[in-house]
Amino acid sequence: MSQDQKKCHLICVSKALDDAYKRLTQSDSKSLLKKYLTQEIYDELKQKQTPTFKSTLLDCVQSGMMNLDSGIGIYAPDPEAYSVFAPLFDPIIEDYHMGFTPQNSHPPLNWGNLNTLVNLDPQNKYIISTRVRCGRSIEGYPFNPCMSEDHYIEIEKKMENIFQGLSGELEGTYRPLTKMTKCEQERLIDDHYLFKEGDRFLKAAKACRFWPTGRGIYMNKNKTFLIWVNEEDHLRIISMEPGGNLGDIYRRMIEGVKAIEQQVSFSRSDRFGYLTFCPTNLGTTIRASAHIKVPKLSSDKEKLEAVAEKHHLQVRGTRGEHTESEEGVYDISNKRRLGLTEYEALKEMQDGILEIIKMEDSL
Ligand code: ADP
Ligand code: DAR
Repeated sequence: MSQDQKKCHLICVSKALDDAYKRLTQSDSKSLLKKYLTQEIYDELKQKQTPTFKSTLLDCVQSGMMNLDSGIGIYAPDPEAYSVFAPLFDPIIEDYHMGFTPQNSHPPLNWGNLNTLVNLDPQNKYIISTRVRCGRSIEGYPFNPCMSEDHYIEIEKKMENIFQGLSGELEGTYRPLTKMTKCEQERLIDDHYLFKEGDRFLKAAKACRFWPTGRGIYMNKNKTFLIWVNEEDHLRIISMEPGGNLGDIYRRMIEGVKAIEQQVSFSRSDRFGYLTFCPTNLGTTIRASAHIKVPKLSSDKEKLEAVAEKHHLQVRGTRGEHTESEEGVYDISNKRRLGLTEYEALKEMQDGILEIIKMEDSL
């Protein structure tokens, strides 16, 4: 880009930002973006750019500006954005991650003692299936808004080579979206293996450009170990199976992470742990979830939400984020990912789910 083009780009960004900020401040949005993007912070950040990938404040806030119903409303366009735009990211991170202040640092990785993780529902009364996932960003690459089509293709090719080396229980095949029929894609989404398409928050965050180039899913033979390539994050590493055997599912995900990190470096910071596109996933990036039916407890949704809140759990619909429950199946998972170890996140989910089952049994 020539100097004149850069200048013109920044003038356009500045105009777009001013228009969007005016709309946000006049709205009744409840997002953390609205709460913390004060005029003072806006003025301080609106001209800033990250040194390597030249991302702007607009790249960070465009989704929350277009979707006033966002919960958070902000994403990091590249790893440097978390420090360059810290006056905005820090209070949002502190709020979402329940008091993770700028003085806090994420603990070192600790998978913990897997023998202390149990089968959450040995009689299979309530839990249909259990899933544990983490996100990883590949060092040297920006995040979605700053990624070129070549970036998506490079990451996919890099991962396809790594997938060739996965063996034993992890052995499987990679399916690029570009070589998948719509019918196959919809079936895999309906079966909860593949990521959904067309999320308006991700679209507005410029996370769906060049779609479906560079996007796909790796699956082992039993579909109990999956890797999403270039959806919201560069990688989502997933282990799942019917029932509540949390320890075994967690072990499989760990094995997958260890196999991949032999071949590629992940973006990580001392302060935030593993870096991700969305600040809600920073740190451990782990979401351990149960697909669970608790008809008595969920007959009063507010009561279910209150129990979940008490145990730092999040309630999602049957098809995950931004969906409703179908046939009484809820996706209940740990909410905390930052400021605690991988083991503590799993333990928090385990303790919360066991408590929910105990309450359902007692009603
Ligand atoms: P993420 O978990 O990556 O944050 P979503 O909330 O969109 O993303 O969930 C992704 C997919 O995983 C959805 O199809 C959802 O139904 C599925 N899922 C989540 N938890 C479970 C579970 N315990 N068993 C089966 N599928 C699950
Ligand atoms: N809709 C966005 C996403 C928040 C967290 N979910 C992610 N990262 N998939 C919001 O601001 O509500």
